[in-house]
Amino acid sequence: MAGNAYTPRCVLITGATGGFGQAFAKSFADLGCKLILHGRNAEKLDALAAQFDVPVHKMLFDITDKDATLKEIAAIPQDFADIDLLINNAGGALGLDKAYEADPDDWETMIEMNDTSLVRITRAILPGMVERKKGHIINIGSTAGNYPYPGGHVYCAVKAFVKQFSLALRADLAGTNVRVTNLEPGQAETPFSLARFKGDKDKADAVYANTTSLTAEDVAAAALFVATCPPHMNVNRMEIMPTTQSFGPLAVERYG
Ligand code: 8X3
Repeated sequence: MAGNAYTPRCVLITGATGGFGQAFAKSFADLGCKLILHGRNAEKLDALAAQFDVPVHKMLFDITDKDATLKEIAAIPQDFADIDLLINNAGGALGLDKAYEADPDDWETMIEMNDTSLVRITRAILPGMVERKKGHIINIGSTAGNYPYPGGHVYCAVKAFVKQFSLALRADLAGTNVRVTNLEPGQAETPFSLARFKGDKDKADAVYANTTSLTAEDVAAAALFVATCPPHMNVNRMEIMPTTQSFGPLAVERYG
């Protein structure tokens, strides 16, 4: 396998059966990495794993289930134990209603999916990276963590948490050779919107209609870039948007 001492060899991808996750798995399989693929749907996980000829270890659990998460991490086989790239990709948005109309259960689920589970898995994997003085955590943030938008409320907030957690990790990891990146994609055409709108295909399709969004492969190319940078280089944050996406003015309330 080509590369240098920092090139990842064993990659754990959470939410690997999702849009970004599948593209990450393919990119790092192409690089020759061993893969630990997490998902919560056995059929999808099996189908994904079957695509690769690198060694694959599958982990089937609901990311919000603490006991199952810790049990599966403890059961990672010795051959896959030297994880040197963790891609915290699992997560997502639920709903786009106004804050005062949104489902409060969706809010709690988003916090669990995007933040609680991410810190739990990070805390379980990080000591090994520090001990081996080799590792990289790529957290999948979002432009939503940088710019609020109507209906974004908790999704924007959970992604802002991921950004600040990533940066704070860097502070603690000084001198360990462990790298951390917050990768922040904007609009990308994946099943993200179908999940946000709970299976309403018309609403999901409308998000991507008549424009050019990022693809999962674009985001995977960015992940591959940050993971294979020269050893002395840490990309702290990488924010990516489709060229078609930009900024709007701040809203101003007008009377009458
Ligand atoms: C997804 C980007 O703009 O749909 O993380 O919130 S956006």
